Amino acid sequence: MDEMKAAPAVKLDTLSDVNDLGKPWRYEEDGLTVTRLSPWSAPGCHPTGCGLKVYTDENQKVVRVEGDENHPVTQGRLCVRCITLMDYLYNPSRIIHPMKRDPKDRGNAEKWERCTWEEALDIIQENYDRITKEFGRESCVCFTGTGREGGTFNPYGSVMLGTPNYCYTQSGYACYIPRLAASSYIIGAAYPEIDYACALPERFDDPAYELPECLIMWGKMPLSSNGDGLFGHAVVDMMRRGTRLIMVDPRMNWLASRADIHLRLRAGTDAALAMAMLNVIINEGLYDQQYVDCWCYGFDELKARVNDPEKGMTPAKAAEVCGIPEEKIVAAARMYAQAKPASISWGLAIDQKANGMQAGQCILDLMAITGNIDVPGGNLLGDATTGLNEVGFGFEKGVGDLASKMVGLTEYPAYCNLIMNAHADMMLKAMETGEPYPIKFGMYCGNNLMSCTSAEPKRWHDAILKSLEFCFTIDTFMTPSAQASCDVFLPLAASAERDGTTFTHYGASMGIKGFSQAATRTGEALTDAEACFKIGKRLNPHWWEDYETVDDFINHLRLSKKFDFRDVAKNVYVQDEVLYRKNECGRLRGDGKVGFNTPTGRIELYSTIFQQFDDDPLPYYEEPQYSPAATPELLDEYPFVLTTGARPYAFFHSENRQIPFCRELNPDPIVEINPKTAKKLGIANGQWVELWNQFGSCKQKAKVTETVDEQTIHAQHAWWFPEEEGSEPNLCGNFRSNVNNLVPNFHFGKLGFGAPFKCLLCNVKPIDECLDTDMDLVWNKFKREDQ
Ligand SMILES: Nc1nc2c(c(=O)[nH]1)N[C@H]1C(S)=C(S)[C@@H](COP(=O)(O)OP(=O)(O)OC[C@H]3O[C@@H](n4cnc5c(=O)[nH]c(N)nc54)[C@H](O)[C@@H]3O)O[C@H]1N2
Ligand SMILES: Nc1nc2c(c(=O)[nH]1)N[C@H]1C(S)=C(S)[C@@H](COP(=O)(O)OP(=O)(O)OC[C@H]3O[C@@H](n4cnc5c(=O)[nH]c(N)nc54)[C@H](O)[C@@H]3O)O[C@H]1N2
Ligand SMILES: [Mo]
Repeated sequence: MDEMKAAPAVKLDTLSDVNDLGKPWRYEEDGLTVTRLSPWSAPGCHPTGCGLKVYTDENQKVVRVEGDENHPVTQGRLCVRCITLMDYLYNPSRIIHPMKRDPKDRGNAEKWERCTWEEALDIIQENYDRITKEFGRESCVCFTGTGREGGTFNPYGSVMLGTPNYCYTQSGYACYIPRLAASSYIIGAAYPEIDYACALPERFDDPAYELPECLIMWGKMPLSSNGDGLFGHAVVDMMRRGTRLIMVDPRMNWLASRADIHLRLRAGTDAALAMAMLNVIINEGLYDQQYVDCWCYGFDELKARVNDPEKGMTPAKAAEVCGIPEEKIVAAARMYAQAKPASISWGLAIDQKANGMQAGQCILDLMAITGNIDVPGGNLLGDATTGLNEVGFGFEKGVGDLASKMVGLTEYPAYCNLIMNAHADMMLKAMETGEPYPIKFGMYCGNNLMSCTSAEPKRWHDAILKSLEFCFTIDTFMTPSAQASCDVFLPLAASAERDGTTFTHYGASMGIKGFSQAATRTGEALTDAEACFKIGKRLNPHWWEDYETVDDFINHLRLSKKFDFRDVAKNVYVQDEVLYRKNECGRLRGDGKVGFNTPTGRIELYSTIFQQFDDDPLPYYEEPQYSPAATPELLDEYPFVLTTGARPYAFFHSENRQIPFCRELNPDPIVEINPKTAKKLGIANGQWVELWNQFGSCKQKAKVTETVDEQTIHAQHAWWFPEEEGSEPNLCGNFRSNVNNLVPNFHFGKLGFGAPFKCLLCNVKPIDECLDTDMDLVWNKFKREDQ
């Protein structure tokens, strides 16, 4: 009975407050063992740490997966990727033992041989020692993807390989970091997320909370994405309680169809819309004068800018640029400014354009002048002690003076210094040219760049094969990138098999911390932390002397040595302490002074940091590089505006294509085309089409639908076909339906951020081929043995 007693959930920072979990982290039910998890990946997801109950039998095999009704935020709700976890864990194509292949056989799927971990480590070490001796540790690159548990913000580059070149390979780091940079420079804090009461014990009913009267979803669709840790269904929870919604999205979707106002702008024009909203709020006196006087710097300059005849933006001008009625822009600005409190969640669409930094700057200005920053129901900030979890871990120790050699640092310091990452496009150039120095040793960690992460994937493919003498990966499944370029494959543990942690919003603002202790284990698969520990101890043992066990390493890496993982993990999740208006009590600055952590101590509507970087300190609008307004001469050839990659429910990026249930939901790559456009071009619903522009082409299946307007085309991203031939040149059909063939590198903004993944031009035409997925083949290849 003792075991059944609820384990207390505690605030991690104080280890004091106790609330009731309902159940301990592990218990018995109907002859099965239930382990409660708060996992992150793999399969990939963004850090929400959804509550999961994993049922295992007497052989520790997972036999059932359910949502955990006691998780305060997810409350038993799960997405298809967690519900199908068994099909992921026990997928016949999953790789659960290390493998090796002779570098001369790269691209040949038949040439992999099973090996032991020791053998794999020997090969990695032999190559590392040889290559770094000749070319230095800076010749190593670690390719990373989005923030999965082992992803973006981990120590692989530092204490394992000791290289400054830790590289997220999406051009212009066009995900989250442009938003984070704008926030850091303007507010002096990490990306502020909407307050959905996730850390308050009584959630929406907590006395400390106020429900926002108005919520803007700006280029974000959290029901499918749960982007950056925002649990999407919380938005529905809030709407049910009366929150009104403004949706800024060129496409119609579930939330947009239920919004009070849907601003259906032309893709890529967000900064124009946001400036016009500032214009309305400022000129109509709808801002919070007292807040602006106390906490903002440069209001008069901002006012002058939005009213400037040349660089300013009236609602009428924005109406023309964005293609939305002027009255709607004015109505949205008034609705947001008059609501108290109000909040804005801004998504990936802001990052995926060269002018996105300015769009982000305007969105922050909107939050600031209406007094909605760090107030209940507004946009929350992390305090001075929180930051992107793990950025810079071990950097001093493992990289030290080599930091100055980081690829792209000289040209784009605002990018490289902020996130301690080599510049993506500069890395491509380095691999292509050998300048500033050769890149010879590679590792993938949470990245499948040829299918998903990178623009012009064939170019990355060729650069990697030309440049790297040795490359290895750690993953759950074979990917086209690994097939093409890796010499060693290490098997990765999946979510139910991990001792791991999840921090919402990457630990950057108030939320929930999740902890998981493995419910099961499969084959010889290891977690990222375990593999990092093993490889690090081998390659650079002197940096690892402090860690005798993996737990020592996790305690340092994830818990700053303040806690013991095994103790806190029993809590499954821990709600952070919530403190609003931290600017009033000195909790935002290292020196403890009131105000914000910026050079002026205020929110900088006029950014002194942008000025230092030689950029315009005030927001401005720039057309996407290729658009009906910027390049009208291209419209004959490429008449449509192309946006890509709106998140589907079934998949996380290039993952889950081998999970038959997920694939049933979305068997083929889908391109959305408006019925009138389709009619004009002779495209029938369900017909395959070719999509092309000046950079490349791909084939997808047309969905003729009103979700897009007549000028807009939306194409899914990250498509490959694991059921197909894996060897070169097919690589599981990797380049056939890959919309990134149409996306260029080297089209980022001034400070190095952003890329036009969501605002290009293209053309489309029907083709005769039928490339429909054979679902029987998918089921035959990938169904579990016990199915
Ligand atoms: N299921 C699933 N979830 C995911 C992912 C996944 O692959 N699958 N990926 C994760 C990752 S790494 C990220 S970054 C997040 C991203 O998640 P979100 O931030 O939600 O971004 P998207 O889903 O790419 O796009 C959101 C919306 O922006 C709209 N949009 C397109 N172009 C524009 C534009 O120019 N302006 C505006 N205002 N809107 C535009 C799209 O129509 C779409 O509805 O999702 C994460 N979550
Ligand atoms: N056209 C277009 N392209 C896009 C986007 C878009 O909107 N449009 N979105 C872009 C964005 S925002 C992003 S973030 C990138 C994402 O790009 P990536 O993050 O690189 O995503 P994937 O291609 O799915 O590759 C991730 C690989 O990591 C593995 N993996 C999953 N979890 C873990 C883990 O915990 N540890 C390790 N070691 N491996 C793991 C998966 O099995 C998979 O093979 O794609 C970008 N590409
Ligand atoms: Mo992302």
